[in-house]
Amino acid sequence: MTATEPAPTTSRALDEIKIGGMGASRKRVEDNRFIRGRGHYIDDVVLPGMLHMEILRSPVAHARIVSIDTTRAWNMPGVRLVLTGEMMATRNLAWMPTLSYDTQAVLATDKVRFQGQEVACVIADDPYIAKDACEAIEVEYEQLPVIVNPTQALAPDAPIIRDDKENQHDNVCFEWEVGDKSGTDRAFAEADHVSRIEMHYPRSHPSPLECCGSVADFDRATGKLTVYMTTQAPHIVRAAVALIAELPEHMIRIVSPDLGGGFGNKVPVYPGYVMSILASILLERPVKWIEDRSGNLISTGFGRDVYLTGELALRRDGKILAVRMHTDSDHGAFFGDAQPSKFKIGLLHSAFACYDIPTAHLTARGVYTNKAPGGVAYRCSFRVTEAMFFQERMVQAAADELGIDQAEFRRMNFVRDDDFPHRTPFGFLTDSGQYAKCLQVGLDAIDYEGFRREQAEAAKNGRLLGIGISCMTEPLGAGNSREYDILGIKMFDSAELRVHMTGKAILRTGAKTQGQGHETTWAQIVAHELGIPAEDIVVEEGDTDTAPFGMGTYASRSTPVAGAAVAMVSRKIRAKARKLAAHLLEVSEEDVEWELGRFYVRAAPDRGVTIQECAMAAYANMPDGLEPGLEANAYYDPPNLTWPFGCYITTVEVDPMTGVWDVLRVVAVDDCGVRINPMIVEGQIMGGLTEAYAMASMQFITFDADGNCIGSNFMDYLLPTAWETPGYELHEVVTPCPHHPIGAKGIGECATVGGPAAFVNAVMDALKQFGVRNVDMPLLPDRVHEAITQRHDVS
Ligand code: MCN
Ligand code: CUN
Repeated sequence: MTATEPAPTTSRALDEIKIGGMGASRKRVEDNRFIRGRGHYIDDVVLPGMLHMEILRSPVAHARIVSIDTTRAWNMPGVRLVLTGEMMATRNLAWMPTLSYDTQAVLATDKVRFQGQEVACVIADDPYIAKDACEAIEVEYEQLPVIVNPTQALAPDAPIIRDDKENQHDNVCFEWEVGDKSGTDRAFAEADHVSRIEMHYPRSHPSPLECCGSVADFDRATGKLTVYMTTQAPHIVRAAVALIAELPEHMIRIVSPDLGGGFGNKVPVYPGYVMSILASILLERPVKWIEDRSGNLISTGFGRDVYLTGELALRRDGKILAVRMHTDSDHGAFFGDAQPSKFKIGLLHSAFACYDIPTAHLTARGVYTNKAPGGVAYRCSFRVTEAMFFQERMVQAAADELGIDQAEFRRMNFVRDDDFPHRTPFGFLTDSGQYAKCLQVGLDAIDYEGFRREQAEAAKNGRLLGIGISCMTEPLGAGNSREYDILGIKMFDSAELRVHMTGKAILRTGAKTQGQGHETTWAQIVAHELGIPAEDIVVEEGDTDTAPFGMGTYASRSTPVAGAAVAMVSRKIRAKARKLAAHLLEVSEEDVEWELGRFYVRAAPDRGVTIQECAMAAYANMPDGLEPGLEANAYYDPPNLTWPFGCYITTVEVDPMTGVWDVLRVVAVDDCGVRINPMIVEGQIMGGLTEAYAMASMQFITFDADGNCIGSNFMDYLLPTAWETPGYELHEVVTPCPHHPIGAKGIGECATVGGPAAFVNAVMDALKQFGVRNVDMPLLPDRVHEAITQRHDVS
């Protein structure tokens, strides 16, 4: 039970854990079909008469297209359609709008702007013919100078990548600032010490197990377009298709089936989706497109690729007086992220939210380069991942420069428990937190003092041990609608609940699970609110014809927003069930009390009816004047974001001879408020820590000087297996969210956001004696070895 629910007053109240309510570590119901191979993913969609599409991608990063000859492809038996940019242009479809108010080529017309860009596509009777026909297309390219980083992009003589855009005279795609510049300048002028650090958060890729794909099915007879596709946000796609294809929404059905992971990779609208739709409309046949792994790695939404210059103004005793940050982010050839319209660099300015800092200023510049578009993905909460990484690296460097203990420096700068609501230095409003307690739980768990002694002892034998701390609070759950929108569509979410006459129920929401377990946890919220056993509630998401309008799943917004709507819709049902109970019990509504699963007469607790009996009455025995049925929907617009927080501490040993580092221990303390399903929450944290470890140790996508993507396959882009993955020790602090109906906060991204700095800080702690302050991720052995032997930072 949570504080929001009255305690049961008779012995007949149901045991919440037994019915799979809140707090139950219920096994994930979806896994029943997943582990039996009965999941229904995009490639499982097979429709009668279905054709197959394959994409021809550019082998070069920047080139003018001189000519495309499709004759040989057209002549191959089994080929139904060959599309080029020129043909798309005749229908005004060669370019499409992105979710960040930019434009992106669907198929290249004038130029190709990154390696892997879509140049042509073939639709054929089977995927093999389509692939062979793609290889038969002859494209003549005239190569252009290539830009692969912001320094090159901003050089005065740099070629202009987006010469398709009027008024674009350089490679800057946005410049944005937030905070108080003059106040910050003043604080810096008065500081005892200024700590300055530069670093790069490299490009990484979410690489979900399942790549992207779609099956488009246009029916000329009914005029209806059905698209099965890998999307985390089906309703946003429906809105985009309605605008691009100029079809009315009721003639568009977007279905997102089981997804084999999303991790933000399945938020953008990709050219492949658009081309399969156009091909289906032209051919009047279903058209399937299934992306391969290289296509996914080189052309779809990546994460990060941000360069930071960060400064802290400090008082001698360790008080942080001000923060100054400048970032240059590499967005590739098109500004294609999905992020709230108002914030050009996502929520990067959520940095330093857990610290009490008087003033701050951030400038952010985004640039175009000859790389795939993206930047907002991979458990980032709209770039909060970068924010917290930079924050905790800056904090470590500053503490070391002042000679103050890492834990003590953080403790003295934290926002205090009684200091909420708190306005962060960049303007967010946080509403709750216990940061010092969270840190203390972590320090106790890892035995901080003991480790420091062990470290000093080991140093006598030339062994390098290090400990890294990372603390953060992050904003999860966009919206509220006042501040958060995508392309002007406000960010709220929804739930619809239908209770059938036997008390079984179906719940639908506007979110879309990709592996997070919504089918399990949403039923637990309903069980908590209504006392209907979770196993009697089926959860459905992802079909725009049946689900209520919602903004989908990313930024860990499902629990904060859709999950809140689930609680609210259940409460509407309970209010109506109360009327039915009063009718059945022949008393007035005011005389009816609720306990889990049952209404009873206050004066005679033995006289009661179950929620199931109320459900039957809604169809078979309703009072005069009461609308039949037991269904409701709720739209929820949260008053604020939720602010989960965490503390991650790792210990490592670095081999000075090789630069190889081993993780000794990882302690994670997370506070996501009330936990609906503790086991699922722990799974989310472990997954997040594994991604954090991957980014810190091995994962990055880089490019050579010609713009060739290094990392287009799993030989070059590494995913940690169970073998490399360290063990995790998980702890919790619980601070219920003050405004969420069940006190829950998001958790889906926390450990990925907070984790990387803990690993890097630990290695930097071990390397401190060499005067090394920074090695850019990933901390590959050769980089660490260079830092040790050359005694300098490595970027
Ligand atoms: N939960 C809970 N109690 C809480 C908070 C959450 O039991 N107090 C449960 C939720 O009910 C849900 C899960 O934990 O089942 C994650 O909830 P939430 O934090 O609301 O995050 P979302 O469901 O919105 O998931 C999005 C988030 C993001 S943005 C990325 S990226 C990511 C992540 O989730 N992608 C994932 N975790 C992933 N996990 C899997 N398996 N696959 C992905 O693609
Ligand atoms: Cu930024 S990855 Mo998740 O928000 O879908």
